[in-house]
Amino acid sequence: MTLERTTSLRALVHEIVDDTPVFDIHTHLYDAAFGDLLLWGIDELLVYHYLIAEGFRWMDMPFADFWALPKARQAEAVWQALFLDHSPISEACRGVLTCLNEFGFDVKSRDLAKLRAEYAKWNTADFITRCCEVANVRKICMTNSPFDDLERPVWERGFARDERFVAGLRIDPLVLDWPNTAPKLRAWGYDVSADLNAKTFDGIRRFLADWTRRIDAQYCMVSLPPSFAFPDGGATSQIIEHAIMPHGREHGQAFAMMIGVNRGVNPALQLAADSVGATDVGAIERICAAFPDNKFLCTLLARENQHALCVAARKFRNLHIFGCWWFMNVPTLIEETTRMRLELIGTSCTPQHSDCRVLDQLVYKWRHSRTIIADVLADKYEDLAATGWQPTRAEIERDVHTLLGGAFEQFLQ
Ligand code: FIX
Ligand code: ZN
Repeated sequence: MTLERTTSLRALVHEIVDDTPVFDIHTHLYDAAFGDLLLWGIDELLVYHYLIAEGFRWMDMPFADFWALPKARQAEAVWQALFLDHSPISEACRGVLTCLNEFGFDVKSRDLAKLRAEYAKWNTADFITRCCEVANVRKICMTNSPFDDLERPVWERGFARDERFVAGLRIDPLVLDWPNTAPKLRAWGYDVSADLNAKTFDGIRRFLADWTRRIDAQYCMVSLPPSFAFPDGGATSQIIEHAIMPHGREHGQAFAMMIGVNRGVNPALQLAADSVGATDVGAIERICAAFPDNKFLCTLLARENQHALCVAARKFRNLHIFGCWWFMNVPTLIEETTRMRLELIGTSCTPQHSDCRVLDQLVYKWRHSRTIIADVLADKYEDLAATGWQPTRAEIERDVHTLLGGAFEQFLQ
């Protein structure tokens, strides 16, 4: 292959990856109907928990003093520590600048007041559309918890859905903390007890069915610690086996497991307090083997688990792996992980989700990931071309659509 041809193939892949709308399958964004739960704007960008954790590497004020500040002052402290006193090199810092730049705001002035003034010209509805356009996102999956006291009443009241936002049913307290969750379900009218018996499993299934219908959930999901074991006879394992699995089969609903988070290792950091640990991928293989008629989505937080997870996906077609979650969402690891996935399971995966907490972040998370996905993909097509197999534009478009949400939709069908 000539250099010219190599260059044009690479350019074509980048063009197609940029032009293909993505289905962002896991975020913490909300339909505008949820009001203040949908975060956007420069101050929200600056107080993203990724940046707060990084800010505390430099800021010497006591944690409690920081948390006592109003949001605008917190944002200023982070701006000072991470953008003015040092160069904003980390992925999360760079992300803020990518957003500002793509919106056409003046990045180089380093003038927070000016940036705030730019944002003040926007309203929520128009800004949602702007972010979806700039990020080229066609659909956003929210994280919806019936256990969230701010969120639950909105669902109970009902609202006209924005079709760009679809729901994911989040059930961490149910899976991880049954003793404290049973009384809540009872208070909501479900006949459950602290005992994990047949009646309790029935009640949990009714709860899951009601919420699946109410929010039209794409899948139900939980985050799990590195110590997750299956089967182990504990409450988590029993609830999965006797309530979530039958529920999933009855409703054709996939179960998403996000594994590897050690919650609250430094509680003073609040939302930024969580850390990472490697898990036993054998537990994922056992659950996929035990429930061949259930579908599983999985993303793992530890780098050292990614290879075994790819191998698990080769063994179990009821397992769909997705995303470079949280601490994995840095260029070095996105590149490595995406390359490994393509080499082990081709395009039968979803290389990335954004995990955005702030609407604007759609722009940077997808800009950064798209560039890496396109580069890795271009390498792979060049390898094919070297054998004489010339990928066509239509084939590349098909593959990119598959990677940016198509495979996920097909898996859930
Ligand atoms: O559990 C999750 O869904 C995590 O993604 C979040 O809890 C975490 O705080 C986060 O924002 C990671 O990106
Ligand atoms: Zn998340």
